[in-house]
Amino acid sequence: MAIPESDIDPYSDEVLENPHPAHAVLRDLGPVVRLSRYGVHAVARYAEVRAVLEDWQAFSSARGVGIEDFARTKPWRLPSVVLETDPPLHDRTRGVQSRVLSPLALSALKEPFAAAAEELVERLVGVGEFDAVPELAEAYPLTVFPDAMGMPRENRRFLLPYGNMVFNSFGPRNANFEAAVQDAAPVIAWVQAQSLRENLAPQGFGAEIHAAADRGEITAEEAPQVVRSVLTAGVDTTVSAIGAMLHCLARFPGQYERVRAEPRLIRNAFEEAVRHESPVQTFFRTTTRPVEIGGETIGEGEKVLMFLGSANRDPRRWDRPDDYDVTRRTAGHVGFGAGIHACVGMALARMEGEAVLSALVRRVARIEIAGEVRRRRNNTLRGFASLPLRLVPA
Ligand code: OVV
Repeated sequence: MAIPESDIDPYSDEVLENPHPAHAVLRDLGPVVRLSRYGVHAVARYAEVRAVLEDWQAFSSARGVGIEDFARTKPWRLPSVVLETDPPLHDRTRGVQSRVLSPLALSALKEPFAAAAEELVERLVGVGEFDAVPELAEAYPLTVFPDAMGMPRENRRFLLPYGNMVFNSFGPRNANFEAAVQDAAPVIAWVQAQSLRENLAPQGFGAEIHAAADRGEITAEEAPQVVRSVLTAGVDTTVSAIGAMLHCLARFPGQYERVRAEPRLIRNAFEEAVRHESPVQTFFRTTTRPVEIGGETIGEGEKVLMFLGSANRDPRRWDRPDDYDVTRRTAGHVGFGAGIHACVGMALARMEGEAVLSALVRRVARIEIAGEVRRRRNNTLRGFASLPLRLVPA
């Protein structure tokens, strides 16, 4: 048997606009395929995506989790000391984030997060029709997240172009990437400055990460890098996830009714949106040795693209994978990854999603699409450029 080849370009405009047909083709070709355009291997089925995610020894993150191999090409930015590392360094840096962002640590934020969502949704119900990308999916995380970090009010919106740059940079140097890094310098400098101890409030995730350096858990040089990691991964992703949830609830009105009738489904409604949309569509690993995937052996030093979004809609794993079903058993989805690099901020993301949907079900009878929905083009993140919605008051 040989590894099948495909000339599908996952970074083409067409596939980024609607990746599902390409994912189905790639899944059906075999457990592992070779993408001839980029000279990388790829896994698109659930079983193999999961297997790669869970084997950090054979599938390293330290040579970058984008298409570029740090062993061959100079990284575009200083590599993340969390995302783009393996144990033991990874475990030390992640350990700090993990404690700061644990469900227990976040419990104090439940009330302010709920209050911010209530206030925003109440105002939007008054407006009636609006673009839910800037007005809700971006507005909400851009308030609660920088507050929780302990950031000043100025220039918080810079978190969006920064995330856009970094998530584009995991893909090839195409037009999406080039557009995102135009005029990047001030945004990069701003994020760097925001990661420093003196620019973070004495209470917040930022200060708590720096305090871990005082205790010797990470070094003083690592602390701003661990903060930067949270700043990078913490906003764009939740913007996309909240947008996905709103889109799902508008497209599947029966599911929204179900959640309204049974608010205990709120948490799963958000989780199912993360499965259905997979805001983070792809990440790479690099093989550390010859390794078998689905009965095929690939060599050492090979890039392996994991199609998380495809795994989350693999009919080999999910019944009616394209349906948004708020009662689905979502456990096992890989929208937050899996294994040692699984999303460290997922409790925070869930709290945001839950706060927004809780506020909606109390005040809104129906969520309707009110205009042309436009997808945003990013090499890694799946989301919307525009999502016109109408909120019908309860
Ligand atoms: C998960 C993620 C995405 C983007 C950046 C980072 C992490 C980081 O650690 O910098």
